[in-house]
Amino acid sequence: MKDEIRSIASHFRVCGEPINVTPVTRGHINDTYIVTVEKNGQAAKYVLQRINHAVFKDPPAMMANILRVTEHIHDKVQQADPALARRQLTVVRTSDGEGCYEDSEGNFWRVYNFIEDAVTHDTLESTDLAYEAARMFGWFQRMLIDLSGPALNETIVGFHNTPRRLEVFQELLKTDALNRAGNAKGEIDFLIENSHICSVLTDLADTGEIPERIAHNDTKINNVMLDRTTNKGVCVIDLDTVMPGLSVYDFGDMVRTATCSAAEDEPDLSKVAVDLKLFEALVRGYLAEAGRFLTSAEKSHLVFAGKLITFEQFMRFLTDYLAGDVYYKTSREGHNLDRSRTQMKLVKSIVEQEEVMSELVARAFGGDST
Ligand code: GN1
Ligand code: MG
Repeated sequence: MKDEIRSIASHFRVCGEPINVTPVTRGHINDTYIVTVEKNGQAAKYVLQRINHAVFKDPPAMMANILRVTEHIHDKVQQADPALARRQLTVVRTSDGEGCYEDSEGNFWRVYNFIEDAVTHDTLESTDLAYEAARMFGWFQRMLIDLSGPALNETIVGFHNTPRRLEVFQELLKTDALNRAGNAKGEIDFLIENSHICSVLTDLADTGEIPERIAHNDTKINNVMLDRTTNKGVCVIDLDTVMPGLSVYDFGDMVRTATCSAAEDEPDLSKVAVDLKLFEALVRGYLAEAGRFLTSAEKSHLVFAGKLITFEQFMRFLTDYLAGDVYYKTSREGHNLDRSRTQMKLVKSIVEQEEVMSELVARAFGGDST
């Protein structure tokens, strides 16, 4: 395997010969490796990934997006802070100058620079980190507000189309081919009882009340890198789903992943709840950047988006459980069911605290959230 990875790496414009390969187990979709290369005694690291083309059907179109986005951000940061520009995510092209390499088996591979002295966090406990991570996602949206040219490619069609995801779930439930629904009765009931929330944001987007922007669409808190020493934001990573979307979805996924210090698959549900202090820091960090462009309709749906995206993720995990664990990588039996339970508990916690959360948003806006 390692030899295969080394030979893949040699198709890219990396500075040297691959000497070491380390797999990275994080991430539910793509396969990731850290590759060290060496030339004249000088070592350099890169991130090599095999793109999951069952999920991303058109890897070259996805890489075209990522090239546009990373180059745009790099050029803007370069003017203000060249040292920070060097620490932005950068695509290392193939020897032929492409964004990804297709091997003889039809797998697509890509290489990024390795960002030194920066770390990611799967969960957060500190309000300072929550502020900074959310600020970075707000910053990312702001950086892309003036991206010119045609719309970005839709890398996964209907990615946050929650009503469509509900339909998929309902279809699977009808047949329950693997006979798993019986293990998830409480979750299925909760899903059906609350399914009316699925169409709220898509309806507002359809009428234009909430604008379509360029969104990251996967603002899991471990997709932002912070400086190892100062904790200051360095860059945003995992740009696979950067495409037209709603800014509030991005905020919603931050609520899902950064306001509770329990892991996404924590089996002890007593540990799963929204921490209001983390939430407040998240709002303030996000608004420090996004407050400059958000409309009042967007502002007034921030808390709702937290609930909806957590609900959507609950439904996605439950769907994958019923489908036989075909989408997310799993490492134990019932893993997707556990994940869905954690998300369900988080939705309940948001529902319980919705009013206070809205007040905190209003306060962060200086008393006006509408
Ligand atoms: C997937 O694998 P990762 O961490 O990049 C998924 C996200 C989910 C997340 C849940 C393309 O992200 O949408 O929110 O798992 N990415 C895709 O942890 O489906
Ligand atoms: Mg991802």
